[in-house]
Amino acid sequence: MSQNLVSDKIAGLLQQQGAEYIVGFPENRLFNSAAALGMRPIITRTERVAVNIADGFARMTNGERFVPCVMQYGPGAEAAHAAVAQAFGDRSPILLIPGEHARAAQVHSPTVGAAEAYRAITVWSATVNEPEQGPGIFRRALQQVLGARRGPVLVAVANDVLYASAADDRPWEVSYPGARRSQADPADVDETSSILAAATSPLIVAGQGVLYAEATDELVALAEALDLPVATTLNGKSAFPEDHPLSLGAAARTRPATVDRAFERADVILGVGTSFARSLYITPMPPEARLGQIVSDPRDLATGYDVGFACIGDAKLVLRQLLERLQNGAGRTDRGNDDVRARIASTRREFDEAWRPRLTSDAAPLSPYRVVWELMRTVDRQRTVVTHDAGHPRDQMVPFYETVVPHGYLGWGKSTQLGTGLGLAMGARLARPDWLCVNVMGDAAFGMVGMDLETAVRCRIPILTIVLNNGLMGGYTEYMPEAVARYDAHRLGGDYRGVARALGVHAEAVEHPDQLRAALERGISCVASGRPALLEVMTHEEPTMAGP
Ligand SMILES: Cc1ncc(C[n+]2csc(CCOP(=O)(O)OP(=O)(O)O)c2C)c(N)n1
Ligand SMILES: [Mg+2]
Repeated sequence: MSQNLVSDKIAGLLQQQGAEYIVGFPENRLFNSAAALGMRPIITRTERVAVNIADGFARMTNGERFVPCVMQYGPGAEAAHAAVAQAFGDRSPILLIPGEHARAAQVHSPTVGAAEAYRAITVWSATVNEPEQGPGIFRRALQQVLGARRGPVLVAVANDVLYASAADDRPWEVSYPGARRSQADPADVDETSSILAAATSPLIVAGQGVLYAEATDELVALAEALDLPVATTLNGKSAFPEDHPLSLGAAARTRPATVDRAFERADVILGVGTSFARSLYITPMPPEARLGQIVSDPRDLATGYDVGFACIGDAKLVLRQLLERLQNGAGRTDRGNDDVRARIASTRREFDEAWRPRLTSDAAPLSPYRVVWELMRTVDRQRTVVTHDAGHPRDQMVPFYETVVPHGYLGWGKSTQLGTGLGLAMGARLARPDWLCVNVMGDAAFGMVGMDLETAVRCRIPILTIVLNNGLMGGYTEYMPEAVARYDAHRLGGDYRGVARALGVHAEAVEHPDQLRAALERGISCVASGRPALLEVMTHEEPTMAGP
């Protein structure tokens, strides 16, 4: 077998850059070349799940490692679009390597090149149309994936180029600086610390930049030094331990009352590792508060709101600069007898009491809140990552699943592609084989990607999937009342445990809350033995959401 095709050179380069797996759907010669080198191919059932796997892997490894994601030119590249849009919205640093139509065919109508078609939802895209372009294009791509971490990067390779003989036997090698960090201008650090010190009710909003920078310890230290309440964004959920007395929870569409009470009082909000993006799934910033940011990329400044002060630099390093500044005397001004922790605790107590009946509900079919509650109390949260799916599962989990370690929760969704959670959990498991990886999805979400449970079985990626089956699309009566009244257009049907079993998954139904705990425990031990498990929990539609 030839080891001297362009495809072999690319695979060798990817392996040299640390890739252990290659995920996607054929035809793409890279699968063969990678396998010849001992990189494990993960062939999914749909391209979108492959991209979700690469996305989950990138996020769980803080963008330090990557799984190249490949698919065929034309239909394969086209089919990946939904998941790439999702990754672009969430800024996941993934490397996509679709094939491209052979050079001679690229001029024919209606052929559209992948690099062009994906330009709007990638941070950079290029086509390798000559073997000699390969190393240069891949160097630029890798620097952006592993160094800049701003989102999906795409390198399309013409199919005839993939199969072309390379000019010589030498491997392709590239070198590039990768991730480099910088501190902020000391004047900006001074300004930020003075503004925090002078504020009467400052707080922090921590985004996923804190996770990428591995800055949780520094964030906790700063919050404690200044008694600053900390909320996270949806994507940043788990950047600050939610069992900490200064935690407000995630500032998402649905949220604990602690977020709203703190936002109402805030006069200064410091965003750390967040672009302050606006979306339906993010709590809007209060108009009265003065906003500041710590971001590593100046392009993230003042994108969604007016911003008055900022530090440009790596979150971990800048937080350390702020802490040093505090040690050197720039302390907190006296905020009187204001007991920040007591106020958070009392709001939380009231909120928890108001919600306890739903969380512990004995209803059958089950309340989805009961499932979140029981899941949280069953897993080892130090070594578990949980993710939601679009729809009510997201809205019902985010306020109530209390995450205690970085990446204990994988929050996502600006584009909110239904079904994303399954691939994210699989990617998380590849990144953290010693962790329990759980995705909680509705029945409509299952319909989008359920077939890829077979990928989890075949490729031995044991995850725990919980399907909240309420037999419908939650909340959709409101969006299409006539269609529901006349045709039941919001209803769906299916025996999902049966589907899962037929695909080789250990699957159980949970019809009564009494069965839940034991079923979860069986599912967890099944996953520990290497086999994916699914619990189909029969739930009722639950329209009540946490939030204002
Ligand atoms: C690909 C895609 N199409 C449409 C939507 C809009 N959407 C969001 S949630 C939802 C219904 C979700 O139903 P289900 O998964 O059963 O969860 P439930 O809300 O019923 O718990 C739909 C259609 C989407 N998020 N993604
Ligand atoms: Mg549903």
